[in-house]
Amino acid sequence: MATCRTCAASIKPFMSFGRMPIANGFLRPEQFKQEYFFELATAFCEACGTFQIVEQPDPEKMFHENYAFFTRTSAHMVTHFREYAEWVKAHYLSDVDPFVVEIGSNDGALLENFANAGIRHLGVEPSANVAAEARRHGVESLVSFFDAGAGERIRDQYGEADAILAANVMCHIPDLHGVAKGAELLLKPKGILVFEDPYLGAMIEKTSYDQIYDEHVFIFSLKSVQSIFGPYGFEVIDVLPQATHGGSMRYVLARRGARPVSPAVSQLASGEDAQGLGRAATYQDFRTRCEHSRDQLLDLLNRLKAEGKRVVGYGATSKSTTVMNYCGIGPQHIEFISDTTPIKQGKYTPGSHIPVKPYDEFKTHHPDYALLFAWNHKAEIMSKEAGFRSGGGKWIVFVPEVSIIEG
Ligand code: DWN
Repeated sequence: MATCRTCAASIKPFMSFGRMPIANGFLRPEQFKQEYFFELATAFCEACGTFQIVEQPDPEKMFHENYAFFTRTSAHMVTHFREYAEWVKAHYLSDVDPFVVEIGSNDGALLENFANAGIRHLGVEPSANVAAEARRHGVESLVSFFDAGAGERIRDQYGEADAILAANVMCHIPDLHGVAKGAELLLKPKGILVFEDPYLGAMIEKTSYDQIYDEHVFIFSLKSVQSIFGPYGFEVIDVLPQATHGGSMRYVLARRGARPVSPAVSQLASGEDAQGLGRAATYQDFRTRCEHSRDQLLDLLNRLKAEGKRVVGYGATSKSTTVMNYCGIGPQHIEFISDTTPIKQGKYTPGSHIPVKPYDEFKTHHPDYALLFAWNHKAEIMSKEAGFRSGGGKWIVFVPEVSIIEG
């Protein structure tokens, strides 16, 4: 019997997505034979309400000097982070000479907005290659995971922080107790801890099971965030739904009693009860919908193949690793995947071994169908690719349902 990563209660997987490789483990043919796999099974802890994967590969296997995801590949996300920074500055940075820390600062897309305003900041990022990119944008970056030791060292060297921020990072960290202790040590008495991550309620509603992969050890709800950080003296003082990554939630935490609590917190708690996020039956139903989505997508790709259509993938996302490996999609279905990230190009997708090609390949050889793996960037991509559709190309989407976007 497995135990919950946050409260240690017994948990039982409610489903398995099968044998999975590292989601961002893009590889060359000579590496196929040594490829690492683990079982991607999910569980919901009825004691503390935390949705989690049961087995997670060592963090060093996922976050290293060849990490393949760069935040700046989406212009929309760069704008989102500028607005996130403006919101923090306007609401929470009133002290003289504030100090802002970001956990998992990637290529500096969020922190550069503080750097450009002359605000003291520090990015803590375990993947050296993306941290180097952040430095090129003027963002001070420390190559490290964030835990209690890091929190203490940063405080001793730079002083207490006004704000600790994270975006699409907290759900990657298996030892959240270490993060909570680190925040407890580093934050000023009225300091805030803010993070946003894909929201469990949105994933359940949209059957966006591709949010589940090795890096995403948790998919949070408000209840789980309260259970995890409460014992360290923090309370959630605000929640702000975000449209990013297919439906995310921004959580604002402060030391208990240090700041007023927004009514949005109890409203979201009621919404989670109404959605049944605390009930095991909700996850059984999610499982059934995942299986249905898998069967439909595979049937569609098999049919298009039989009709001799050219199908390519758009966006070699981490999420697509779950989709392809769970559904059994391979080079027999998809000719290549177009992606703008140089480090992914010329390599093959994890497990499914489909070639990843530069965007020019898509542009110059429009296929009959493009499978939109980067569905969370749909608006940005649809406006960029209006020519594909007007030329007769069709999009295949699978969230919230498998369908074809015609004409
Ligand atoms: O949490 C995470 C999120 C924030 O980013 C990480 N675990 C890793 C990563 O997940 P992802 O790879 O699923 O993220 P995206 O943002 O959905 O990835 C988009 C991919 O599509 C990138 O490889 C870039 C590519 N892309 C493209 O080729 N053309 C993206 C856009 C917008 C485009 O126009």
